[in-house]
Amino acid sequence: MKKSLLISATLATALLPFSGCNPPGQKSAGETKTASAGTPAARTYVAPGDKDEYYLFYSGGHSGQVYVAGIPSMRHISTIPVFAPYPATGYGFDEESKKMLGDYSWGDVHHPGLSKKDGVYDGRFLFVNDNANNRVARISLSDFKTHQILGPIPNSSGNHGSSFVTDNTEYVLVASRFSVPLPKGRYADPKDYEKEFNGMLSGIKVDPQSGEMSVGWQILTPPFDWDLGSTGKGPSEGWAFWTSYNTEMAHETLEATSTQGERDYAAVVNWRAAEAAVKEGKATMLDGVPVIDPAKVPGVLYFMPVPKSPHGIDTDPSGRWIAAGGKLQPVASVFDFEKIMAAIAKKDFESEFRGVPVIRYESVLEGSVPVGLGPLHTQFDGRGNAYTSLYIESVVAKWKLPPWTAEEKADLNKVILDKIDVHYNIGHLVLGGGDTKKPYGDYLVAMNKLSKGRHLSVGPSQPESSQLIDVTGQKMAMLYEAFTEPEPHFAQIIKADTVNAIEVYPKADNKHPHAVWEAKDTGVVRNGNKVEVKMIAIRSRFIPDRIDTQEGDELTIHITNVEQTTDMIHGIGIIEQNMNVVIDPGETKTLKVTMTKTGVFPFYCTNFCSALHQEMQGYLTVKPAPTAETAAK
Ligand code: K7E
Ligand code: CUA
Repeated sequence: MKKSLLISATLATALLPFSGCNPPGQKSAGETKTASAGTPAARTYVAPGDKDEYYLFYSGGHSGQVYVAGIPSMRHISTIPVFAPYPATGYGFDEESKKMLGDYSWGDVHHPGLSKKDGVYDGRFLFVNDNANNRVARISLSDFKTHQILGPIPNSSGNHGSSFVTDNTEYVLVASRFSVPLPKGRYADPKDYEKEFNGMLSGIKVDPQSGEMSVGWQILTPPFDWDLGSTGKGPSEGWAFWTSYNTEMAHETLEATSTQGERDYAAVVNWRAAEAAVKEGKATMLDGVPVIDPAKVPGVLYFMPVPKSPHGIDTDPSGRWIAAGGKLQPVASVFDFEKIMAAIAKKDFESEFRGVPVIRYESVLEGSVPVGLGPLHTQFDGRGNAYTSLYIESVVAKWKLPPWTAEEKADLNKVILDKIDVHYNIGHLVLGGGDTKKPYGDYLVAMNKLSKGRHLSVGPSQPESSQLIDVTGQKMAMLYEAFTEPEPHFAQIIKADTVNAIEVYPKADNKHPHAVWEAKDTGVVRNGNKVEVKMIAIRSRFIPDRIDTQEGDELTIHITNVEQTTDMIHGIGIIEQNMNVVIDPGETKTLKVTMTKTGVFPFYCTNFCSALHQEMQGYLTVKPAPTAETAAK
């Protein structure tokens, strides 16, 4: 790769918030309110009692959670705890969710990915990545709860480039952001980065019935820092793409050294070939996972040059056009998948790197669309238009996908159709179904990194801003602005009627081995120092409502909410025991506490459930353990 020291310094400075060409000071606060005042309000208004048309699932970044809002109202509806405890739903307190969280109390969710069938959302699952602790989680859209956390994924560090779901949810595809010495746990000096460190691309297999995830296979890569990816569709179905922002293989002062190359690489992965290679025994086991060395298994991995520290790489609904945002270059690079296939067939390679062919850039580039400064991510409306977020400019640019006319090709400025200001420094943007074969094509949400001064002051830690934009017309129209806690990255929008959420857990489906439904089946059983309670919660009491223990006892409570009425939720909070579990109608949860303190510890229902909710309480007593003296009496 050619190296240029010239561009990096200036553009890297420009990447700092507000130093770009559209400083927020130049936009008056009232600017977005002027155009057709009243109309946007009417279009986003969802009257009390009415429901939104779409769900918006947006990642909560390092809060570790996923937020659910409605579109077009942008009202926050609920929070789905995934990688961090959440007392509001008792997540992380009961044994089942504690086990899922394992040793970690946080995660960093960037990219939610909905499950698909034939390339469109099927409304079953939402997969999310954890950039921090190398995990992937599966949320069921039947109860909007986290059902599985897989990981830390072996041989992979920094799970940023996920969760990209294949057309029929065969896989959730995952890439390592960081390279480390492998297998994990091995020490090597970062000075020997090029030689000792490796990156990894992984196929997380999804069981078609249960959705259960397992690590299917991995592809070993040079120590490039893989960034964002997308799966192919239509003609490119079976393929996946990821950008790298560090094909320079810098291991220190990345800001300067990893931005030197004129071009980095994208990984072009034939995941069906990877799957076949593993079946044919062409992989080597490493930390329990079949790992493919692409130098030894041709046809699985190719590198494709992409200009200038790229970030997002997105496949359009037709599956033919692949748009990459080069952060340090004011263009979106558009690649033609047909040409990529032709180049691979003809072995039209410009070089190879560690045994992996590098596709000839000029052969596959369709054009460089001058979208503006700091292009990051691209989404599609299904009508032949693309929308690219411009971080530095604080703008969304709408442009026309190929095929282009000769006139347009001669001057690609002509394919830029519209630009709209967003506030400020946009990261991802999301269009309904924008990563599927059939986008809805009406709403776009701009997920901005900064909200500086656009809300009531809440002190120095300010929320992020999300802006709802109507994309049905020639010109984009700003409709609404909502705020959220730090820090959303990507999101998914799905039609509400594609999702079939349950309202209660049917009693018949409760498989918990210690569930009880009637007072006569409840009780307290002591076995040595183990005290096991089967309890029911019902308006407005706990049965039993007295539990007697002794210091040092291990107390286990299996509590069943026997209600079968919508929204009739009970919780059990035990005073000064750091214990709080919430049980939905028809649900059973298990909680464990070791009795380290003596005394009387009232417990109470935490969810306001009836007029006599306050009366829903009981006592946990803990007697001092017998001493030699008391035991003798
Ligand atoms: Cu652009 Cu992690 Cu997808 Cu954030 S990433 S913006
Ligand atoms: Cu049960 Cu409040």
